Amino acid sequence: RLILVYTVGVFPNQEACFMHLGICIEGNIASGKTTCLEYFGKTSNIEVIAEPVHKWRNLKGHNPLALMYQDPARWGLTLQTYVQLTMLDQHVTTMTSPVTLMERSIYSAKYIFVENLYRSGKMPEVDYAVLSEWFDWIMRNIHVPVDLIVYLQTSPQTCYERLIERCREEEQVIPLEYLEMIHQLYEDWLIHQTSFKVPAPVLVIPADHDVQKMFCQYEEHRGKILMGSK
Ligand code: DCP
Repeated sequence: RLILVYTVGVFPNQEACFMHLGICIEGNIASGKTTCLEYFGKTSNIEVIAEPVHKWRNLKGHNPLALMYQDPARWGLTLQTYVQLTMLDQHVTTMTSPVTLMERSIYSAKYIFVENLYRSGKMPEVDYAVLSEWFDWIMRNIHVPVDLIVYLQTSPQTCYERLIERCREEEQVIPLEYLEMIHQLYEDWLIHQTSFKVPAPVLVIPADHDVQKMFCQYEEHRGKILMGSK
């Protein structure tokens, strides 16, 4: 029996354990992350963790995601605090498969979405400082392992078209400029690597193509993804 052992670490809820490979799928809003996860989710030995958007849309009857889009200055901190918590929860969940694919990460929540709210003047400095303190505390005290980042690289225009097509109610207010800002933050972080620390090697997959072409690309990259190499 083949046993894949990649790294050894300690989770807060476990004794020392043999970990598996943790891969994060990153990309702009509507870049196709869910389709990518669903595709690889059909493979045995891969556990897929979808982004907890349903939680952000319904927290005890409240919809922090919709509130954030309606009034980012008032509700940005509320949503992003909850996003940070739900992402951390996913990162430290005990994994049973050799490979886990996760949609986004606690890193992009902070480096992309919180950063965007702050830089665009929609998040007060004190809110940004509180979130940053939380984030830094987590980084210092909790092991958040990522072995590979798969970056689905799209043009903002493609994401905008997909966004309009999928018609998620909360997102109707998103303008193209918002996607352009998210895109730029992703490019600076993962391609130019000039903004924030990149926690793992980055595999870039061009993702403006239609679904069939994307499936072909996923097949081409399957080996690398499952071995956690770029
Ligand atoms: N969001 C946010 N802050 C975060 C993470 C996400 O405001 N830290 C928002 C952006 C979207 C919604 O949550 O409006 C869902 O995010 P994703 O883009 O990650 O999920 P999608 O379903 O759009 O991904 P894809 O279409 O690529 O599958």
